[in-house]
Amino acid sequence: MPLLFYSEPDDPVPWIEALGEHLPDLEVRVWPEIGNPDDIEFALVWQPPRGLLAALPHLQAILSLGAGVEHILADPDIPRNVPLVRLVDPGLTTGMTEFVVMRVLHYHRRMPEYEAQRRDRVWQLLPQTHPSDRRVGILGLGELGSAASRALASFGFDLAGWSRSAKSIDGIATLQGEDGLFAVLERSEILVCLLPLTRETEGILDATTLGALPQGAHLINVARGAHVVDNDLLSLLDAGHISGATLDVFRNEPLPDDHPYWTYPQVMVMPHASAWTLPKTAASTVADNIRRHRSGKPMTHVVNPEQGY
Ligand code: NDP
Ligand code: OXD
Repeated sequence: MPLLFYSEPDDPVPWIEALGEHLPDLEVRVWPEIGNPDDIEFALVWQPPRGLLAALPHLQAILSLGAGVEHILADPDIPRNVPLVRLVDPGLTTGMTEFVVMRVLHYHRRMPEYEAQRRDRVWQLLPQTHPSDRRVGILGLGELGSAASRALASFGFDLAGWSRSAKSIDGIATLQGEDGLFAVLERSEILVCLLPLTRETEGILDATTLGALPQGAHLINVARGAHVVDNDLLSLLDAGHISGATLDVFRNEPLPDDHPYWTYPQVMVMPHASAWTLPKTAASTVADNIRRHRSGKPMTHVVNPEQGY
């Protein structure tokens, strides 16, 4: 039975080719040419319109085209008895690790200050800090947060991370709970957010939590825009408490033309581009789950809808 593909930003052709290499018998139907909705067995989707999944009576599994699944869970009509699988893609993990390391190094090596000096033709060396004296915090130690942490640990940064359950990752102090969150925040000169967007994490980066960062800290949000209370971040930037932010994700995407982030000198705006799902590397895990489901085995990376990730 066929798989329905739905995504506004993704080109279906590389997906059809890559899935075909792993599952030559899989018929892929690209929305809106879905034929008879009764036929559809799997849905591989990014931001599906409300009601689309509920209209597929024989759906066996919903496969997210992203690591985050809030774009699917936001539809109150999604069939609750159908497993929802998030994407784990080695290509996405590599891309995210590259981006996080690049931006951490950018702040660690004081590049914003050197860029300002260059604009003013100032030739001046700024003291260099050894990575072991640079405290970096990671919120979320899942597939992406743990990979980024391991890469940062290889430079020798002084790392602390926060997750819901206890973790053991070489080279990083791991904490949980509200006390753990504040312990991570209070020591993080550079804070990376790689949490999923859930009821518990929406607005988690507000005046209180961002205010708990040390004076002059930098924020890298590569998770979801709704983790940040934008006015609180802007106030803390205005006050100089936060020296700079790299924002890849926003409450409203594309970021509206009149949003203050566009022109804020200390904010780097990225168009949700820190890491892409690549069909070349992602198709094998999608195909593996389809095979597992067909042979009655449990699928991997199934979302707990109560937890929201
Ligand atoms: P995972 O589900 O693997 O990891 C999520 C992590 O967050 C886990 O460590 C989890 O803890 C922790 N967590 C969740 N809720 C809480 C909470 N309430 N308190 C403390 N810790 C919590 O997700 P991924 O690493 O694969 O992806 C993370 C997010 O990154 C995605 O949900 C997505 O929003 C975003 N993303 C953004 C991209 C971009 O292009 N900007 C690309 C890809 C993903 P525990 O381990 O204990 O469960
Ligand atoms: C994802 C994303 O969740 O690209 O994978 O944002």
